Amino acid sequence: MARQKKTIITCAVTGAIHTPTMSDALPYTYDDIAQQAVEAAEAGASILHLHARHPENGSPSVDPNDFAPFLPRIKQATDAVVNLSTGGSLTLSIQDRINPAKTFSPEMCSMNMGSMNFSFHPLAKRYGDDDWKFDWEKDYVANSDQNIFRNTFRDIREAAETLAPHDIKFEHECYDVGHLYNLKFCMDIGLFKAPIFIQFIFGILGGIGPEVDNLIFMKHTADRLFGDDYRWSVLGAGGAQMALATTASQMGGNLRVGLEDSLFISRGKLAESNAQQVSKIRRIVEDLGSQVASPDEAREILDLKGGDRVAF
Ligand code: KMH
Ligand code: ZN
Repeated sequence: MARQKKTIITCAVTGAIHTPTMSDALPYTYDDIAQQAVEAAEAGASILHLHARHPENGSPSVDPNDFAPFLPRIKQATDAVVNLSTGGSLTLSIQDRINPAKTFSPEMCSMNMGSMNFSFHPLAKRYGDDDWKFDWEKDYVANSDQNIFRNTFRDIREAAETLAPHDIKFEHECYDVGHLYNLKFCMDIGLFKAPIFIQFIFGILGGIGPEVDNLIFMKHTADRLFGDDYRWSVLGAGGAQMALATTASQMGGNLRVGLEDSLFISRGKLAESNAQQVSKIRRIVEDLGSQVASPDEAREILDLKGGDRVAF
């Protein structure tokens, strides 16, 4: 497929993996999510991938009422593309998970392309019983070894068909090579229209590992399956974040950073904010001779409906 001229930076601001104990920088109040999202956009992110949390204790939320307080503020302060998660809970149904996208009709939302183990339980060992800030955190992290992240073909169909009237571009989350074949099947039966946007995800426990060989394998497979019908981005979880993002940009792809995917700015050093991660990868991308895409350039590359057609 043709090499893209500019690199789209997505920033995933808070997610549902990390918990407040793990980093003081992880935003979970409405104010902090709004402020960090706006600052990430100012630093160069043209897409903001957003989850909500309960503001009183930082636990993940898929309740539209927990998105409503920050979405208009982000829209007023930036031109960035808003991308809402439909994977914000590892236990709730697909109907619950797509509610925010159904309610707010964003330009983009995630679409997870297969069922899988999805675990971060090894993180629990880093904290003593008395370290946790909130009651829910320890069990949430330690018990993630029994999570099945459910995204059956029927779930995917239901999400795609329910959201179809909203003309939302999906960020197809592919955690392993089989997910690309699931996506191809769904395209062939008409659930998604080109150009599709694939997020290649590496380093989630339950998915493919964060080696460059795997990125090349995923990319070759996508080239074979989708030809010119797809755009792509890379998300490396944890310590793989910056290196894989850099590699993706050098390969002509797009990239995703943010505290959802990694709490760190360099080896062993916590990031101070989402914007700090965006600034770092932007500097690397530009130092290596590429340019980052503006929100409108991202809209053109991904064929988005436009920021004036959202419902917030
Ligand atoms: N946390 C990422 C590895 C979603 O929000 O739908 C995947 C993700 C899923 O962002
Ligand atoms: Zn997410």
